[in-house]
Amino acid sequence: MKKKLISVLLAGCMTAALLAGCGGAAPAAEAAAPAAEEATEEAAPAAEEAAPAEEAAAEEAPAAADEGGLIKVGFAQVGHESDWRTASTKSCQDVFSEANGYDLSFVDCDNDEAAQKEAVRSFIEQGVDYIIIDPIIATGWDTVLTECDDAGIPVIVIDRTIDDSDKYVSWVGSDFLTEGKAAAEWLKAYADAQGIKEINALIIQGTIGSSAQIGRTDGFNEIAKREGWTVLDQQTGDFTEAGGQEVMESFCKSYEGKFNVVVCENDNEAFGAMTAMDNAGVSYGPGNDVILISYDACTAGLEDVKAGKITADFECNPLAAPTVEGVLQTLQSGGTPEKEILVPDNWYALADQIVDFSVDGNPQSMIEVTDEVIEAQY
Ligand code: GZL
Repeated sequence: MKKKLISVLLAGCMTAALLAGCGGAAPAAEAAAPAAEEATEEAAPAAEEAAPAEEAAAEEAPAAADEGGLIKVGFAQVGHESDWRTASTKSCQDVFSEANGYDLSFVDCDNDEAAQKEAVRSFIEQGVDYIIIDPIIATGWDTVLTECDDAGIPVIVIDRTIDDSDKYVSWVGSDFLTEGKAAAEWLKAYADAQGIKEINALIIQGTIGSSAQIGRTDGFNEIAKREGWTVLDQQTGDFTEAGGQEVMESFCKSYEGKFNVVVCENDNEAFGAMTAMDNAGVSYGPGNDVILISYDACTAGLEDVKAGKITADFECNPLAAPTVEGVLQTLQSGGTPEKEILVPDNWYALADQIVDFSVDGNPQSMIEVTDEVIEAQY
């Protein structure tokens, strides 16, 4: 915010110079320009004592578009680990396009936390107007967010949450804890309807420490504990197909014949788990030995629901970029966006697997997977 405050004060000084020496002020004002440039460094301390009104006004100063009239946005994306991520990246690149008035600096951080912090610092160096972060894991952010704040660059968090700093304007994403609870509450209702008395579950987790993994694991386990289910094991597949297959191969050896539920914390892990179960001769899907639950509900995931492989799929909406742009435009127009903005998720199954259930007392609806639903998915 200091960057904007200084620019407003500087504008004020320049205006005062022009008004004071009307007619003769132009040279002084022009002369003042370089000095004023240097003055911004000296003005910083003074700026900190700025009157609340000026500070409030400065808060409203829109980002100066670059010489091409474009708003410079830096986006530090998690990586390219899943179909979900591909959809998320495309959504952001489509929204923050030059045609829409943006100059997007996009960095795929390849699931590398250090690289992601480096990308954010590079955006500060570039002097972008806004920084968007999808944080690989939820902690370790306060230092670099302080640097963004000191540079006067607003940060918007998309998708996963940052849990150890609030130095960002808004977070736009899904409720991962509710996703985990929804999967478990559906399982409870479905098992009751199917006359399944005992649940012995295996969980293939997402990237450990990511808010998506934390919420889904905690949400499912909260209901599992309430219902007295057995969670035989949980290991991370890092949200990848290869990771899902590797963990499931190990589970098939360690828990052969002992499990009747597999929970994959995203569709790509489920794709890998299915390969492993096929290779191990384990049947899964409605009417088979194992109930297979997944998250994301990407197009390929819904195709596997339709094919009777995934029993139920709990969506996490990847198309948050338009909402993030709304936050940015609110800032541009001097407004104050909400701190937390939830994007809606849906739950999917075939007709025979749709049952009534509630989450935290709120009745849930499910969408029947049809060819039309698959066609419309992301
Ligand atoms: C969830 C998102 C997760 C997806 C995975 O919002 O961060 O990361 O569930 C992706 O597919 O890898």
